[in-house]
Amino acid sequence: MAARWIDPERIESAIAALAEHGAHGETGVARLVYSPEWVAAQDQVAAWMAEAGLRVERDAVGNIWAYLDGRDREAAMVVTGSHVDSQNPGGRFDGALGVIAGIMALSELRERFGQPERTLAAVSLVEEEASRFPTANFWGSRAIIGRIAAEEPKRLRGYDGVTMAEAMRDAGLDAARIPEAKREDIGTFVELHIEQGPFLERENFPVGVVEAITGYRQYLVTLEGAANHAGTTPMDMRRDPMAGAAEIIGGVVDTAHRMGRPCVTTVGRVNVSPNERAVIPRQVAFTVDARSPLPEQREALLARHEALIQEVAERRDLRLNLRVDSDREPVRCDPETVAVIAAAAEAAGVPAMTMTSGAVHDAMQMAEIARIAMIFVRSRSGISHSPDEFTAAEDAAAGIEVLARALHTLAYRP
Ligand code: HGY
Ligand code: MN
Ligand code: MN
Repeated sequence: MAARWIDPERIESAIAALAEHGAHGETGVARLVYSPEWVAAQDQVAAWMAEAGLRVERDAVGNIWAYLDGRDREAAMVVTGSHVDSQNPGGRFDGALGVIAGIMALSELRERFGQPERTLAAVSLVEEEASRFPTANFWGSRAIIGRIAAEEPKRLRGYDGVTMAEAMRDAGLDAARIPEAKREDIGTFVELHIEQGPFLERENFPVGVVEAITGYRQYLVTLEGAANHAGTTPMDMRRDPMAGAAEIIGGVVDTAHRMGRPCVTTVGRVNVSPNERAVIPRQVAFTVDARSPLPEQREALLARHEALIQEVAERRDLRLNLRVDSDREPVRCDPETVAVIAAAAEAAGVPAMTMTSGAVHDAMQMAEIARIAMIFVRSRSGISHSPDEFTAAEDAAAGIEVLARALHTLAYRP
């Protein structure tokens, strides 16, 4: 195999260095948005950007931008990047690899080809995972497209009880200035990310070219009944939210299973109150995350889930609160940019397979204002959102070369 534009060892050491900020166990990362670890990671990223000879800027929400200024300052920018926050705990690669890839790609392009025609930018986005604030999803990219509601920073409260506005203040940012992060100068956004699924490994491709990103909806379901004694209350006299939750959880998972691929449904978080062995609970709250890249299948899946939730709550006489925390229809990548990436892979001698993303990504938000596309890199055993997440440095190097070559096509031709 020909030598890659980027030395895999450099990628490996950058991944390891970034993973020190928020290290969790041997290989995990817990880097929640605006935490001290997160601040340290963004500072590290900014230092790398400056070392690469790029012009560095921090915006009002905390995204960090690195520019390789183009000759034509009026032309819309070509941007690449991903997010620096993690699941709690997650792995070292989710988001982080895309941030590192952006910096390395721009640095390489600068050295090989000098100034581009259009400005190239690498961005380290503040937040994608909603792992600290349950409904913050895509905080950084939403600020860029102007989709953060004015009251959100004060309304959103993290699992730690801190509001978003307070968390931003702790990181030296003023939530009142979020609107200043909005941009209208992005023409194309290309995000490199680990696949997080099993398909590239199974089909034996190091790299994937993403054609579409799944749609999803995330709910918080809260069922309230009557707390009572576990020994003295006859089964037919109970208003038991746990019995309702069990029925709903089993039902939604089964529905997704029966509807078949590519739809998926997950219940990943449950809160029981009072959570005692001998007490019928008063309240059970749980999340439902339902997804499909097929618009009609997503609608059908969501309709079935909602009907089941209502029916069980009514039949069991439980008070129901059904909150939608995040909702996004599937997004198609821009066909021309997808073709540019496929051609870049061919030029780099990197076998690449076209595919759909089952994870959601900042690129979906950017699609509101720009042409978007994504490059995936193989995940070992398809594992992600786990400290066991791993991507080989050689695969990452192949993906970053494809990214750099695609950015070259997009930004250097007149
Ligand atoms: O849930 C997702 O797909 C994303 O990784 N946060
Ligand atoms: Mn991610
Ligand atoms: Mn993720």
